[in-house]
Formats: sequence, structure tokens, C-alpha cells
Amino acid sequence: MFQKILIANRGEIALSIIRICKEMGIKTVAVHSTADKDSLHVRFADESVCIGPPSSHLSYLSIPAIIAAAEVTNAHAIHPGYGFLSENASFANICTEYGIKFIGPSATTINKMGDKATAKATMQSAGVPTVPGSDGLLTSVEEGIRLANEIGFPVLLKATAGGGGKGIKLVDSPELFQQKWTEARQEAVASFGKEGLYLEKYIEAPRHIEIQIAADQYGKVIHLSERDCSIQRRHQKLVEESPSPFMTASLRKKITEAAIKGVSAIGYEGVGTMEFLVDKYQNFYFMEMNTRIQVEYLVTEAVTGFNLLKTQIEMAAGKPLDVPNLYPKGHAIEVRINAEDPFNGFRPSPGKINHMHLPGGMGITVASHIYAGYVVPAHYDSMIAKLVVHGNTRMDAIAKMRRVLEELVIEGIQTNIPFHRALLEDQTFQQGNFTTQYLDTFDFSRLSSVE
Ligand code: MV4
Repeated sequence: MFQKILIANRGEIALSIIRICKEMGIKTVAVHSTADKDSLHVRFADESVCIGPPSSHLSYLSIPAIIAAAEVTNAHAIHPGYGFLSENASFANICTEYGIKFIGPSATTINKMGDKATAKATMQSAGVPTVPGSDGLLTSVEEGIRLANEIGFPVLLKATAGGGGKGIKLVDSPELFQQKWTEARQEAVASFGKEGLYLEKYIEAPRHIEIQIAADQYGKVIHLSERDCSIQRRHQKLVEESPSPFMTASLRKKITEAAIKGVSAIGYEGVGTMEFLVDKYQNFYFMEMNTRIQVEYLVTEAVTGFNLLKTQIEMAAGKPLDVPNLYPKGHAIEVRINAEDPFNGFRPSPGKINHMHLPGGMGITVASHIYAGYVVPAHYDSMIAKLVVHGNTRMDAIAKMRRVLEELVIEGIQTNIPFHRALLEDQTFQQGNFTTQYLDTFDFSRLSSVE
């Protein structure tokens, strides 16, 4: 096992990694920007290194600063968490060159899944269902129009370097194709420095269902069932749950088999997630693969009782997997608490938390780095806490989450707690009858500002 791990991240995930390392008897090194000097991940780690100024580019994304911190502290491995450098192939490569274990898959695998057209083609060859569309990148606008006419409008133009909702254009009719093509290419170059586009049939009002995977270094691959992440606003997940209210035994069998087939085909190592779009007929299509631990991993931990973060570290150290496929027991729901003002278009609301109260009780996990007096910096992601509840049934979990949200107090900054309270009251949510389009028509004026 590793003797010392450097955590190349901040916030709740850095804290959660440090906590599990302590339980495993592994020493920890925190890295931090000057804006995070008073953060809990810095206080709870055995050692800490300041790696730069507040700007992410000069700190949490600075490969030389992080490698230097690992060198001077003699860390044997780096855990990248999620976001930042977690899916950066050249960082994974540089770690290897310096004799540091990158806790994640190989640079080759990260590259292959990071290029969305390549990822799709790879999964298609492996026999995983994909959305009808172009075979790889489009070579001309004419080819795109011909193919779109064949498939039928509307279609989507997707940037191969995109992902997570970035670089996607909806094209409703042939007349608009040329214009959208030009826009999409320009945006792809500006955002990602790569102009490649591919084409897909537009799946209307799908669900976002993802399969959690774990793969050891000896070819054993298991799934840990699904998470439903359909509750999103502008491609930002706000609520995740498992099992999916839409799931059936037959769909779960097919979708998990496909996920395992895809992951096995690429010789994947570590934890990962296969994202699928599921249409109203329960047809499912591979969308993207995430090669990191995800924000919503606690939902899977809650329903399976399996320590995913610990297993990720163990597998990176060469330990074989010793469990079969895992299925949900009961029901778990996670809500993401963001320092955002839901009464003003969810704009960021950084600042000092004057007072707070975190909920407790059975079947409740609070993953958070905040404390009374903590200043939420303006430089990073606005997520400040994750609340996870676990109950016997979905209705039990909803009742528990409503109680938890009643108890939760965060004062001094605006948060999206009022949104979550309104969502948990909503009939459509309670019935589990939602798609990725659900929040597009959600009436945000129903939010109450009264405590
Ligand atoms: C789609 C789609 C419909 N049809 N692809 C958005 C995020 C990126 N990972 C892929 N996305 C979508 N791809 C086809 N062929 C609809 C979406 C989509 C979406 C997907 C998952 C969760 C929320 C979403 C919100 C809008 C659009």
C-alpha cells in the first residue's frame, strides 16, 4: 500500500480523501492555493504545501507546482479527485515519468475517452449501443447534410473535444445546417482548440443514467448499478439518486452488461462511469465515459454499502477486487448545496458563512468542508456541501431529505437550499416522472425565501 498520498484537489473531495487515507493508515499531503490556506483539507492533512495564488490555472491546475510538491514531500501517489487535473492525460503521464502513481487510468485511456468521437467509435466496436449518427468525425458540411437527411432532423452537432454539455448544437432543419456547422466549428476551436465535429440523431427528453464501474489491474470488472442524474440545470447536476425511478430489472441487466463490455474492451483500470442516454422506450445509448471518481459517488456508496473511494486507492496500489457486481439496497438521494443565489439566476454567492447548522441522524451523510467563519472563495466551483440520505424506499428517502433540508442552516451567503426544498415538494419529482428537460420548465418563482 502507498505510504503517502498527495491530494491534488480542494474542498469536500480533498477532505473525504484525507479522511479515508487516515483510516487506511496512509499519510497525506494537502496542496492549496493562498485563497485556501484556512481550509479544512489543509488542517486535516499530515503535511501541506502552498502551490500558488488563488487562480486555478496557477495552483490546482499547475502541473509543475503539484509535481514539485509531491517531490519535496516524497509522496508515492497522487489522488486527483474530480475536476481540475483528474482527466488530464499529460498530467497522468508526467506523474508516471516521475515515478508517482496517478490514481486513475492510464494516459492512453484518458486520451481515448476524452476524445468523444473516439470514445463513441471504441464503444460501438465493443458492441455497446450508441446513438445513430456519423462514424467518427464529419469530413465536410456536405457529408453532414446528407447524413442528417438520412437520419432525420433534428440532429446534434457535437464537438469531439467537448463533453458535459459543452460544444453541442441542435440543428432543426437542413436550411440551418451550414450556419450551425460554422458556429459549432468556430466555438469548438475557441473553447477546445480542436475543430472536429460529429453528428447524432437528437434523442428527445432522455434520462441521464450512468453505471458505476470498478476494474482492478488483473482484468476483473464489476458494476455497482446505476445513478439517475437527470435533474440538471444547464448541464450542472443538482440531484442524483439510486436506484433510478425509471429502472427495471430487464433494463438494468442490459445496461450494466453493456457498461462492463465497454470497460473490459479498453482494458480499463480503476473506478469509472459509463454515461447513457435512456429514451422513453428504455432504449439506451452510450454517451460518454468519465475516467475519475465522480461528485455523486456517495449515492453508490450509500445503496451498496461499498467503500468506493477506499477501493479506488486499493486498486491503484494493486489490490485485486474481491466482490461481485453490487445492487442497490434501499434508496439514496444526494443534493448538491451550492453557494449560488436561486432568486437571481443562480449567480455565485461567495463570502463568509457567519452561522450554520448541519443536519444529522440515521442514514445521513454530509460531505462538506465548510464551517462557521469559513469564507467561500470566489475563484472555484460553487459547491459547498453534498447531502446524502438513505432510506428503505424512495418515499422514505424523500421524507428524510425534506427533514434534512429543514434542519440545514447556512447564513451569510445565498445558497440553493430554497431550490432543493421546492424540488422535494414537487409532484413530478415525487413521482419520479422526470427527464433531463425537467428543470427547463420548472417554476423557480415557487421558491420560498422564508426559513
Ligand atoms: C444528447 C442529447 C440528446 N440526443 N445527445 C448533454 C451533455 C452531454 N454529455 C450530452 N448531452 C446530451 N446529448 C443526443 N444524441 C441530450 C443531451 C442533453 C443532456 C444529457 C444529459 C443530461 C442533461 C442533458 C441536458 C440537455 C441535453
